[in-house]
Amino acid sequence: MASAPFKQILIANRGEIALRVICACKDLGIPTVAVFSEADRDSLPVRFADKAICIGPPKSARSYLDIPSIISAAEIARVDAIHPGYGFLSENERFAEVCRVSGIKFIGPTPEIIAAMGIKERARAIMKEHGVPILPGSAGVLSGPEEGLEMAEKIGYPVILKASAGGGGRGMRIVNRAEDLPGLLTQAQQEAGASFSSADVYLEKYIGAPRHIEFQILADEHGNVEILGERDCSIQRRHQKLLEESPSPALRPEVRTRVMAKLREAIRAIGYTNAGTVEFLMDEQGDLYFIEVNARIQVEHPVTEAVTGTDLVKAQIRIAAGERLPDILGGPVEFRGHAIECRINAENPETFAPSPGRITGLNLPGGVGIRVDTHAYQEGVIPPYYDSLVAKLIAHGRDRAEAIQRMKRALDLFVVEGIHTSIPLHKRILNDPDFVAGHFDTNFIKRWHA
Ligand code: MV4
Repeated sequence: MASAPFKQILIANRGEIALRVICACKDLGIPTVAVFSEADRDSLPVRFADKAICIGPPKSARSYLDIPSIISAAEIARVDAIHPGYGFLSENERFAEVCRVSGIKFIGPTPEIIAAMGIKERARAIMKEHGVPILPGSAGVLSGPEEGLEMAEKIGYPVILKASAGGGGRGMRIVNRAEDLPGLLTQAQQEAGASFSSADVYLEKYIGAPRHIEFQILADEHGNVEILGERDCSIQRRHQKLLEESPSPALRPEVRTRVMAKLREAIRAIGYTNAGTVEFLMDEQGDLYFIEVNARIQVEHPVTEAVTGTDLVKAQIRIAAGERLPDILGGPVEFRGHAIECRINAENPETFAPSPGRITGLNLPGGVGIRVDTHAYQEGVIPPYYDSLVAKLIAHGRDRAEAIQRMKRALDLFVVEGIHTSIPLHKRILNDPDFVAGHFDTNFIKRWHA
């Protein structure tokens, strides 16, 4: 495209992802507008955007989640598009709808797709319909304990109850025996009703030691779909991902090929557009089962960028402008080497509690095969109001061993003073023989403490 896809983009986010979107806009020659809360006045996105508008006090509900404040800023600055980043309003169908009626392009899927993917049991039914493998389970929302008991009897215990509108593990209950099911169903329904807009719950076969594997999707507004491989996100603690890599050291090539083909068909049939991630669980046999769709760019997108050489945020913007995927990608997607990302969080190494505060000393690593995505700077402050992500450290190598070696070297040179971080935890992971051998599942960190 000869001219810039948009005249001006507002970034409805903060921290490293706001800076990441500014970088993509700079590469495309598009001026940016940052919005910020009073806690982020001195942040790098505010400094490096072309304009910056304060949208409210520190608390997210009154700033980064305040739809009227953000839309007012967008109208005052006269932007023609908004990038939501991840978290905050990125999967809020009302926000996407308000953007649409305000004549501002929301850089992401349509409100209809966001809504459909947000109802997990509906997304599950849609994927099943298009031949994507799902775990045995209820056809939809459970009508009551009788249906639950009947399903569980057929599938076999253990089973898992999940909130239809859930995510991040809330509203989930594992059921080991029939006698526990009615009580746990009531609990799951109550938790779902209190946490989300709906108390609906569905049931699935429970996988005790799964790997978490997710595929990166790009889809344009003309029916073209590409799958940019997978990420293995099994290294996590309490539903917070710590380390992600691509490709997965455990995914068999024939499983990858088969699932990618089905997924491509399904994504096209659904009419999904822009970037997205489709999450799967892998069982002990190495088979994949769909669990949910994330209708946004994800924290761990840089590992896919490293192995495919594709700027995913730039692709999101060009797709939103109506460009065609073949023009954006410029040829077939090719995969090169192996990439690993470590999430460097401000956290107490003993309690894992957030450790916000002022960064008094900082050395960011670099060198061959290393990328750092961060909003951190010397004397900058990590405020207590938001997530505790300080930096994402990404290592790329010709193979997994080289990526691990480069990551270890970069962690050795990564210095953050004034706050505690997860750097020591990452060093421990990278030196674990099971991690190095590629032998791990979502219980990897839990097993250290046992
Ligand atoms: C599961 C599961 C086992 N079996 N579903 C947790 C968050 C939500 N997105 C899905 N989750 C799980 N669903 C079945 N049928 C285990 C988990 C799970 C998990 C999944 C991915 C990564 C980390 C996890 C940690 C605990 C539980």
